[in-house]
Amino acid sequence: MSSNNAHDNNPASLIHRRAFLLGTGAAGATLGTGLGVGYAQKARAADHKLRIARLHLELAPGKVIDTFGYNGTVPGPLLRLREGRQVSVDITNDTDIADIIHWHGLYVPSVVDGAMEEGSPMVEPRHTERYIFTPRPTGTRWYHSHDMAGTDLTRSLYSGMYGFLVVEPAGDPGRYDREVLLAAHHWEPSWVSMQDIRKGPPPDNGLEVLYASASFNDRTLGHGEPIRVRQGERVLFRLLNASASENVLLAMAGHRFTVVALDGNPVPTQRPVDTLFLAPAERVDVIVTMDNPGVWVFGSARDEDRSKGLGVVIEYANHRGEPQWLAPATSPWDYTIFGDGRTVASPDQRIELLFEKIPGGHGGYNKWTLNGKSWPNTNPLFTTEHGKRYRLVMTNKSGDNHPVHLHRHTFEITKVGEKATAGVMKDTVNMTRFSTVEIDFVADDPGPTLLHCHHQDHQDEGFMGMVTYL
Ligand SMILES: [Cu+2]
Repeated sequence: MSSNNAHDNNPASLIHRRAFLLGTGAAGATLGTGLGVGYAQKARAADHKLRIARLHLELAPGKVIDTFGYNGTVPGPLLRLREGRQVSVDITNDTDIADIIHWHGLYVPSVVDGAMEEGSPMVEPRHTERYIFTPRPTGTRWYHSHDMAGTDLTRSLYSGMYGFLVVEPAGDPGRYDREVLLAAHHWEPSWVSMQDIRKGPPPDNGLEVLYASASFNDRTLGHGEPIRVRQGERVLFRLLNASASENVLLAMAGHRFTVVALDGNPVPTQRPVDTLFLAPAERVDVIVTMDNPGVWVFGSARDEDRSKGLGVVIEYANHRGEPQWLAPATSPWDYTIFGDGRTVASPDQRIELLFEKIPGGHGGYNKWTLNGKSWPNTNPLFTTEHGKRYRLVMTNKSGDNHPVHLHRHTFEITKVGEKATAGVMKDTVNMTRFSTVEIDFVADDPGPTLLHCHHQDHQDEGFMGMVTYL
């Protein structure tokens, strides 16, 4: 990472930029674009540059996906940032559609969070916007398009517009020998009717998105370079589900995972598990001790997803041959096993949120409601007071999974179903079908804050609300 502290601390440029950002809400985006480019031309080079452009992604020989990405790669470049050290990122949009990049899991002001609804500027076609922010907290974060896709399955998270953002602490404990970053993604989406596929219920359900292929990073299983390991090595895997709407269930044949962090935040209780479940937007950091020499498959525990390409080969030094797959022992994913028994502070206020589906019917699109309303009628969802602790008591009254994401804040999972827990800190929590989850957060980052389902289609179909500050 290049950095120039002398310029970072230049108050004139910061004030200029802040004034510009604060002066433009969503309605000011058009005006802001010209100012942003003028500013960018005068200033020194940014610490990082991301260019949004079309790209042809070769998942396997002869299998090419026509998509969009950052800097010509999928995932985009790894942004490895230092906690508390301000960075500038120039985002250039070389496409014909305005887009925006959200810094997922960071405490940053609303105007640079990368969500138009919170007042961050869109990056207009053929323009550059400079985003300046100070990354925190440490851990595995990511960045991705926060544009609306609607019915267009080429845009936003249906595309390759995502990348890892790792915030490093000042002093890195480094208890692992090396790290591997893998982002799961599903490709070739299409709208389908479950009634046509399954010939059965639910009869009133609307269209769903299904995918023909899947990958870790830019290659399907068997078509990328294997991950080469040595016996006895301890490898840190930073795993991300960057799919627009598919859950992933992962296993590494012959090995177990020790979960050390969820959504980048260290867990109170590290546990070995056979499988990892990640809903869209979730991250899991695991350490695998390489103690079973051979050539193995690390991939989806679901045969269908593995055959679509979701996996990578693990190859020990001096071992050759066909990669082996062993079906793992599976048990339901349970966040609470990584928590602890500490006493959770009482919230200042409990807020009940009910999530429901309005089925779109055969050939139609579903609609989603929060307490009976769909975005934008959900704005504001509720209003907070700076410094107070809120408990969201969430009920999923639908047969679908919903990874609920709160922007700009980290929350604590305090209850899953009837199981109380503490200490598991996340920014996205998956609600399984017909389930209840309680999360606590402290309103300590003033500014408009989105809460939404991270399924691209659910979000675009109304599953979004704005948390505001008094
Ligand atoms: Cu959802």
